[in-house]
Amino acid sequence: MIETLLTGGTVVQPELLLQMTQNEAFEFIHDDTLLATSLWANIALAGLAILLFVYMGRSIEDPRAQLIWVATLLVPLVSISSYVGLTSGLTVGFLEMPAGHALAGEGEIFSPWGRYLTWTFSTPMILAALGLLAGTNRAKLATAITMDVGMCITGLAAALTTGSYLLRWVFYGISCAFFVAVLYVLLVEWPADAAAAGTSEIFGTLKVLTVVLWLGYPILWALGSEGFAVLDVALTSWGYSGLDIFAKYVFAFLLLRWVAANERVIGQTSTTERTGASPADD
Ligand code: RET
Repeated sequence: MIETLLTGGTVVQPELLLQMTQNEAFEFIHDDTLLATSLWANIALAGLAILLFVYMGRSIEDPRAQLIWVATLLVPLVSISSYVGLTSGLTVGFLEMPAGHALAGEGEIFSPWGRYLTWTFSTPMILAALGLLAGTNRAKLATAITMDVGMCITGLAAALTTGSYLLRWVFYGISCAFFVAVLYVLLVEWPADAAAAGTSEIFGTLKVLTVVLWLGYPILWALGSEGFAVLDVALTSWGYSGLDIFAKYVFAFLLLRWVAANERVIGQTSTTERTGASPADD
């Protein structure tokens, strides 16, 4: 697999094009206990969270509360799919870092690009649940979600850019700009909506949890093997797995517990939205 291709005088090595076999990737992951456990721990927790959340939501009847429940349940569902993809070697690659990167010239570096891809599906669910809890309108919900998708996709681009070290960080910067828009909605727009909807207390708790934990991701990216490489591959992976445990399962549990116990408050939010009496009107 390491044969070299000659294309018009340019030397191209196939392994630079994400072509290490899945089998080799699978072995690489499982030869490193720390790395493997960072992935398997999340598969186990996501599995438990799915069972627990199905049970917790079993008697929710209000349609808006049900929508929050489905969005919340999708978080561990996407997560388990994401981590099975990573663990199996399907959604990881090995990349040569460009000149300037701390690991340039050190051969192929493990890249769990599937993480960034699947955030595109899991983080909008978190935001949808939070937005519905705050009783926000469609414009703000769409803004938060599209900015968030932009953040994830450009984060993926940053991780996969190997042609230029500078452009890796340019993508990182663009992703941060999208993130600022998400933070603005979370910190400024939705607290006001939640106050009008009567969900301020729980929204406030979940907002702080979300903002603090989400800030950890770009910091970890910068310190991890894809950024300045202060942390090695396995520690970076545990960092994301640890953040995921709190940003997904603990967050979702707190949200669902509140929704199951306060269905009527959520129901009233939908009523005021329909009559146009709240800021939730679109
Ligand atoms: C990246 C790197 C580029 C800059 C920024 C990032 C932010 C990532 C975030 C991820 C949150 C993920 C969650 C996943 C749960 O399933 C892509 C790391 C700003 C905020 C909560």
